[in-house]
Amino acid sequence: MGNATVLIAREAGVTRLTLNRPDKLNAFTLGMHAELRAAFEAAGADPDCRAIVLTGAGRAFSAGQDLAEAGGPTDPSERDSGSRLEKAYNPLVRLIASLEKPVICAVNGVAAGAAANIALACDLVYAARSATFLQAFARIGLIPDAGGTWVLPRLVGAARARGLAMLAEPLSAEQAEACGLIWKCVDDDKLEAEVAAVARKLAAAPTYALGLAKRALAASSTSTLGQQLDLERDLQRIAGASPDAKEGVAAFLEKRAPRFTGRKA
Ligand code: LHQ
Repeated sequence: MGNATVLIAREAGVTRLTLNRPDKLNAFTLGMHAELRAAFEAAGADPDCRAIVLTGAGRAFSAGQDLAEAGGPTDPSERDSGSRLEKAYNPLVRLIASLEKPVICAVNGVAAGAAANIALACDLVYAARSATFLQAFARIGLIPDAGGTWVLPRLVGAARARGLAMLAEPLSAEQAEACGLIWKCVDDDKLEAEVAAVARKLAAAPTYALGLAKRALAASSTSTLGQQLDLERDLQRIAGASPDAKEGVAAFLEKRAPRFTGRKA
C-alpha cells in the first residue's frame, strides 16, 4: 500500500477511503481515479460494508483535477478535456450515485473544482469549519463538471448556482451549511469523531431500506408527483418485505432497540 493514492480502512461495517496525495492537495490523476473507483466498487459489493466515508489526507479534501498531470486533460497537447470526464469523473459520480448504501463525505479542507462536486455527489456531506468549497472552473476557463451543473441548482437553487459557477469564489463550510449545500459544518477538531459516529450509526441502520430511499430520492428529480407516488408504492412493497422491516416493527412493539442486518433477505 506504499504508493497508494487512496487509503482504504475497514472497521465494523464502515469502509473509509482517504484521498492520499497530500503534497498535491489530493489533486486527481488518472491513477487516483482508478484506485478510487475500484475501492468504491469493492465497498459496494462487500455485504459487510454498510457505510462508506470519503475524506482527504492532509490539509485539503482535494484540489480537483491535477492541472500538472503529464498527458492529462489540461496538458496543452491534450485537446479533448471532455474525454477525461467521460473516462474518469463521470463514471465516478455515477458510481457514487448508484451505490445503494450511504456514502458520507468528510470535507477536511478545501474542496475545489471537480472535487467539490464529487463531495456533493455523496449522500451526507460533513465539512470542517475551516474547509471551503470552490467551483474553481471559471478561474481557468472551464465549466463546472463532475455533476456540478446538475447538483448545484438542485441543492441551493438557480441564483446561488449561477453565483458559485460564475464568480468562482470560495464558499465557507458555514455558508455551505446555511444555504443547504451540505448537511453539516463541524469544528475542525471534531470532524473525524463526528463522522466516525455517524458512520457507525449508519452501519447499524437498515442498509437495504436506505439504499431504496436513495434510489427514490434520485428518481424524484425527473418524476412527476404521480410517478413518484407509484415508485414509493413499489419500493415500499420491497422494503416492507425485508427482514429489517419486520425487525424494526417488532423492536418498536417490544420497546427494544432494533438489530438490523442491512440485508435484502
Ligand atoms: C495543485 C492543484 C491542482 C495540481 C493545488 N493540480 N497541483 C476535469 C477534466 C477535464 C478538464 C479539466 O478539469 C477537470 C476538473 C477540474 O477539477 S478543473 C479544476 C482544477 N482545480 C483547480 O483549478 C484548483 C486549483 N488550485 C487552487 O486554486 C488552489 O491550490 C486551492 C484554492 C485549492 C488551494 O490554495 P492554497 O491553499 O493557497 O494552496 P496552493 O495553491 O499553494 O497549493 C499547494 C500545492 O498544491 C501547490 O504546489 P507547490 O509545489 O507550489 O507547493 C499547488 O501547485 C498544488 N496544487 N491545486 N489542481
